[in-house]
Amino acid sequence: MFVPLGVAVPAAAAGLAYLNAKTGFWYDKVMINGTLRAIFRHLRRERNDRVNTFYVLEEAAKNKSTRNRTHILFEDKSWTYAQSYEMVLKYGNWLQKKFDIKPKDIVAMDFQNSDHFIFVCFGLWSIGAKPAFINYNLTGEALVHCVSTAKPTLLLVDPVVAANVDDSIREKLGDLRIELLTEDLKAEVLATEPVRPPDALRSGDLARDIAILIYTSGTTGLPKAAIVSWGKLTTGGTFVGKWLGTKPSDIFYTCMPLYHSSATVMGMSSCLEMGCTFAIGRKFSTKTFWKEVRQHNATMIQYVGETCRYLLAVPPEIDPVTGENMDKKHNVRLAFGNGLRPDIWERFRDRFNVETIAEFYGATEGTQAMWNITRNAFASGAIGRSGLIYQQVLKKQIAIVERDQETDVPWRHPKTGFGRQVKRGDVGELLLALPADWEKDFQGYYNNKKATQSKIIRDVLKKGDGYFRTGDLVSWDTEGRMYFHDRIGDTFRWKSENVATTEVSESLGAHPAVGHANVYGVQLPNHDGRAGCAAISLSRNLDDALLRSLAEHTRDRLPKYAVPIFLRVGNGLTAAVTGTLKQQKHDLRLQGVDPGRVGDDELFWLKDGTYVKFGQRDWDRLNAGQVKL
Ligand SMILES: *[C@@H]1O[C@H](CO)[C@@H](O)[C@H](O)[C@H]1NC(C)=O
Ligand SMILES: *[C@@H]1O[C@H](CO)[C@@H](O)[C@H](O)[C@H]1NC(C)=O
Ligand SMILES: *[C@@H]1O[C@H](CO)[C@@H](O)[C@H](O)[C@H]1NC(C)=O
Ligand SMILES: *[C@@H]1O[C@H](CO)[C@@H](O)[C@H](O)[C@H]1NC(C)=O
Ligand SMILES: *[C@@H]1O[C@H](CO)[C@@H](O)[C@H](O)[C@H]1NC(C)=O
Ligand SMILES: CC(=O)N[C@H]1CO[C@H](CO)[C@@H](O)[C@@H]1O
Repeated sequence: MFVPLGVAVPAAAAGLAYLNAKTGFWYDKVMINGTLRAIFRHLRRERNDRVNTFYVLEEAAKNKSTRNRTHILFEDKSWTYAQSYEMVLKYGNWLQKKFDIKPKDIVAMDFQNSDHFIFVCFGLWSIGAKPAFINYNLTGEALVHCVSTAKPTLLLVDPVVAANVDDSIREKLGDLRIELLTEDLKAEVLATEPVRPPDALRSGDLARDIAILIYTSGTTGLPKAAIVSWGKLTTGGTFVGKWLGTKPSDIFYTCMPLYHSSATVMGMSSCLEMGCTFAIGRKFSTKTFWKEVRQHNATMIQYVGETCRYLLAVPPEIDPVTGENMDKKHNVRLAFGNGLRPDIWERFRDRFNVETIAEFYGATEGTQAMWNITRNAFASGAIGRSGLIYQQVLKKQIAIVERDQETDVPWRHPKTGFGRQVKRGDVGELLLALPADWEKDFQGYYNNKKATQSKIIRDVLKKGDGYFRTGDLVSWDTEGRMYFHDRIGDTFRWKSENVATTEVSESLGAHPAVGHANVYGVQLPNHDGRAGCAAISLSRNLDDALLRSLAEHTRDRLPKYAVPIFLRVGNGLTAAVTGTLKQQKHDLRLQGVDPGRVGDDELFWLKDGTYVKFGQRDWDRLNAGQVKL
């Protein structure tokens, strides 16, 4: 998130002129107030050479009025700010002594959510080192790739996911030191003296320097390490906290993975900046979600779109003793997250009696975020809402441009070479303006200049401008509401993860029987995101053995969420390439997996570890909501 002061301050002042404006003034005040506070906070820290988030924890732990406040809740454990701080110091000293971790070293963490996740992270910060958060679901090539791009000095592994780091991975990672954080090691940590590491270890970092590496699947290829800077962590956390009106008495519950930026920046950091309690669930499950919410007495919960749909899909929990419906038995005042689709927004709020839903939109590697908060149906389903003033600010920061349907890149005028903004309300790709000296301030991807450059587009509306491509199709109506429509071409979202189609088609293409593979995401009735579908041509006849072998082949090479759920087999299909030899996906995506629309092609879907025929009856059952993928 980046709103330059030069824009925000005049806009706030200009606000006086709009005092009598028709709509959205109060909303603007909250937005601008939050933005300014966030910016001032991180400027002050930079001036004092204290951008490291470790200092925020330290202040809370040293301050008499906050030290005994609960900082972290996890399962049956509870840690005050003072206790957390002590654990962090122990971890810092232990990491330094045992593994000789130095300032600026990167340590890769392959962890499920827990209290110790937080302690390790702050422990690293306390000695000037930085964590790289690895998605604990990764295996095989993807895991090797993510760990090695970070160039870490150590890989610390949660014993729960130790099976993913098998011998072949260890071999490929060469002489990298790999340690399981076992109970024995934790006992060592506990026995370590909580000595405060000197300031010198943390000194010299600027707001734009690395706080964490977090992986995102950009538009092509394997996941990339995005730099989450101190500035982003601080401004993101402060802004979210202010915007949600978080109070020190709030208890913010999340079971979203901490290795993603939503739980880290919007959860962990915003709780710390606001001095409230951060309650962590190990992972999402409909069985434990509300139980943990009640156990921790949470007042705020975090979701991603899928979460709410899953929660709505299960029948109400009934108290076995009193026979009471438990749906509304909680203290949650606000649900916060992204990806909640319009069709379930109201249903979710009504059934669980959650007063406020705060929906945000933002990419980990993007330059800013868009915000909406609503207590009524007016902006339901919108990803961002802004009043008149903030719209003026926003207008300079974003562009929604027409795209070329064939190639999926922003359209350019054949003569002038410039792109074109769509009309208000029309759908286009969302571009985020880069700061003027963005070469310095835009962090982009770690050790991957090419990927950073590929997300940047220049000379879009006028000579010399520069934008970050979000790859998302949105519309922005005249009321200031922004809606998310779709993700463009090369990636799609499934199970809240971005799937890079090239990665999937490359691994399918490595199968000896596959000629071409064209991979895309298809919308399914009653499901969020898009399910992976691969249109393939085969060099030998299709039989059960081949179908099974295709399923095994992809499962061995891809994260579970990326394995295509559908196969489309037909002649000449994959020959559909554009003039630039880019695979044409537009029509395939539109036809989806409706058997009535794919002509003579055959469809298959993944069932019990192999692909089986997918026919009209299966399609009907999907439509009737009888199948959940
Ligand atoms: C801005 O934030 C400060 C501190 O939280 C608060 O006192 C003030 O009332 C806020 N102003 C507006 C206009 O919301
Ligand atoms: C301690 O925390 C309280 C409450 O957050 C705050 O008002 C006060 O200024 C803090 N004191 C110091 C010395 O930072
Ligand atoms: C905080 O807790 C500690 C340990 O339980 C106790 O000794 C101390 O008096 C408490 N401090 C405050 C300010 O409540
Ligand atoms: C991730 O791993 C957990 C536990 O190891 C498992 O329950 C879950 O299904 C996995 N999720 C995906 C998307 O692979
Ligand atoms: C839960 O929180 C509410 C207010 O949010 C408070 O009134 C209540 O006492 C809390 N209950 C417990 C058991 O802490
Ligand atoms: C907190 C906040 O800004 N809420 C607003 C979100 O948008 C709706 C629709 O205009 C307003 O009614 C809320 O007050």
